[in-house]
Amino acid sequence: MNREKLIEELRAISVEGKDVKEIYIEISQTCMKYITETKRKRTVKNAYYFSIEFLMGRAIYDNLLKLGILDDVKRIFAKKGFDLNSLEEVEDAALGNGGLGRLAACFLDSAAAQGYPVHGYGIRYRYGLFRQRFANGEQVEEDDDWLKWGDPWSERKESETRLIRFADMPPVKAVPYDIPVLGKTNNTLRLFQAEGSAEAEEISKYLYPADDTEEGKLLRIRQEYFFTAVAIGELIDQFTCKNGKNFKQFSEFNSIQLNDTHPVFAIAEFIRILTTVHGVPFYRALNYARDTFNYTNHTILPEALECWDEKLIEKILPEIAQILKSLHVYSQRKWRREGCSQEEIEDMSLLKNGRFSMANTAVFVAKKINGVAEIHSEIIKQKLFRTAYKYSPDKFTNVTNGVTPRRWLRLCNEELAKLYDSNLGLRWRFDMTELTEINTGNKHTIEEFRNIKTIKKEQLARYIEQREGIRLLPNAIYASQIKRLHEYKRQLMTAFAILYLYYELKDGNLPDFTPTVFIFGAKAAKSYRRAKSIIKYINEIAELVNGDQEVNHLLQVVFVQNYDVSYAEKIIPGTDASLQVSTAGYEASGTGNMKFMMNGAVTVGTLDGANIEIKEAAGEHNNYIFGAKVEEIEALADTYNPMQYVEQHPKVKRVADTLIDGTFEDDAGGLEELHTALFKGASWHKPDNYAVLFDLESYVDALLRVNRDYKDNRLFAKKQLVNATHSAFFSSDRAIETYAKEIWKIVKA
Ligand code: 26Q
Repeated sequence: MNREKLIEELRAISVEGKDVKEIYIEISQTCMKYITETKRKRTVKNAYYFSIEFLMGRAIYDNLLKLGILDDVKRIFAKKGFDLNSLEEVEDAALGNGGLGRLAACFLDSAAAQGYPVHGYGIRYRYGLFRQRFANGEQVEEDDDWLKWGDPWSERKESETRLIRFADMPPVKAVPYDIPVLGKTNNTLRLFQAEGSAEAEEISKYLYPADDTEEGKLLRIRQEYFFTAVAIGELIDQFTCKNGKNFKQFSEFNSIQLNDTHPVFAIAEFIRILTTVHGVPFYRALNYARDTFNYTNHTILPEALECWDEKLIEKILPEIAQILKSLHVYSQRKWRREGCSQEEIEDMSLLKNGRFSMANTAVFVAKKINGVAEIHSEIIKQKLFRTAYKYSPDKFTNVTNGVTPRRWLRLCNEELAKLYDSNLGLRWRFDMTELTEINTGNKHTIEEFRNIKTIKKEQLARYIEQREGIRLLPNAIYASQIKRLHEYKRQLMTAFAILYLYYELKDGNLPDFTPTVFIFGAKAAKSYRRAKSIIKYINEIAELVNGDQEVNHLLQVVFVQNYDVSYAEKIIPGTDASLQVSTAGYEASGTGNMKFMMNGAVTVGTLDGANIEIKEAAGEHNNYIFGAKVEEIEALADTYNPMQYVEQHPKVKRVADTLIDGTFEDDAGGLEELHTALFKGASWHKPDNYAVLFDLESYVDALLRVNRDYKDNRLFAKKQLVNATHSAFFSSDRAIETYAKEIWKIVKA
């Protein structure tokens, strides 16, 4: 790339009479002219990341950073009277729900940054994750029309369109859109758009349509098959062009990572093409698949483990159903031969009660299977896939997640990055382990860090005031819980903790309380009623607390609307305490926890997911660990009765009672339903299934420890700084390096 010429061309852009969108498109398109994909060497192995979600966020600042021209462009446009920060109006590309989709984005970033040939395959949804606003404290969803900003960072490749066939409709066109991923090598994220008819367009219209109706399920299956089938078709054609039908070599040039089970149809499609188009015998095709595919598990929640009705798949993909069945029969025979018991065979079965288990299929075929944090990988070995682990222990491995330090440090916290530069020079940018060389005992450094934290908190306060019209308390502890709304993540427990503190303050039991602001950001799935009730409840609590003259100088609650990647980039650097309070055993890893750590927040968290590794890296005394451990949670199943528990813990009872005692308006009965779920159980859940009441007092205690420690400003800032400087392990550069070496066996370009 010719940097000078690019800058010259950017300098020539006139802003006169143009709106933000026009300027955005012009800058982006100009850059795109100078970006070329690093030529793919067909002689080396490439890896492909198959994911039904890519939560990329805003591209412009990130790309300018990677082109090495961000500061120049800021300066050039400032001179023209255009503040580059205005581009913050540009909405995120939100083609993902949460953790799994954002991880995919961080991984592509880290692969390119280090020069690994890794490319993404996914779906170009017409509408991304819904936009959220609150009306009377309740979530309202609106279509995310992200294309209204144009899509200057992708290139439509019409000529590479392929056809995908379903039995019950005319062939669907899959049109690729290529998005460059910049770094040491420029890789590609290729997203497919479904075209050809109104019916075809439905396939790529929405991210995750409801899957609780027959129609919804069919659409979901179509999405999964749609993008994986095009990708597999492409990869096989590219391979045969070069190597003919010597498929034994396929895995010498290609490794495929299945991001959870959503792309598992890729396995069946691969075998289908090899057997039916190229005449490869089934068992050989299976062996080639085994050398090619790897599977990452991201969740152990039973309701999130995909099982598809055999009948449904037969209806729209009869050949694929046939192959999945053959895999089932083949696996049964193999296990019997190997002497597995009937019970074990049942446990690993690919077809159960007329439904295909996508996870068991992935486990049976994949070469490597990984969890996303140490504890999670242990849980999948000991529980979820214990039988498969017993027979094939070598297949299983762990790769703890990571997050990209480009977006989650340099871009969102350039002040902290500059502090590192001035202490260490630029080396840390390529090797974050260098950060441990910063002397965290040095008074001056701690003071500098504290100033930066203050600046980031002020910036955040301004931003929230502008977006939500709420003025945050200055000089307060900022404690944030930002993540998808789910019962296991226990936003409800934070709500209870706030009310607990509120009543303690009212009763005069907390004389030295440091003012604290609780910041929430979360979207609840459209059809997840209980999650929506929790949003409503927190908004009710916010109204009560923020409106109470007696305490509102000490306690404040803000639930921001439409939490997304760009909002996270503001909240994370401006946070003192990161709330990571999932029920032990449920959060596979968490990645928000890592972003907070990297920006110098202490973790108030349970021993779950990557919190455990964060605590180990930064030291237990620099974090606030509380709550029941996995074994203790498991033991509760037999002994714990919430009704009895609250009788012995009256302060817990008092806050739980607010769900039903008229403290808050509950016209729709959502709060009462939460109460029922806690004390009587609901659907397949036992009472207080996520131990919200059980862990509450230990949570409040942890929050009060933060509250006390914060009084010694310097000591607290030091804890935060130690977290930040020990976060190298949680860079996705490390995670990608591990995938590259241990799973994909690829080398840097
Ligand atoms: C399941 C069945 C039918 C339709 C959809 C689904 C479905 C959809 C989304 C199942 C799972 C997901 C998303 C899971 C996810 O985001 N998991 C998160 O992955 C992160 C990256 O590894 C982890 O850090 C989080 O702990 C984990 O919750």
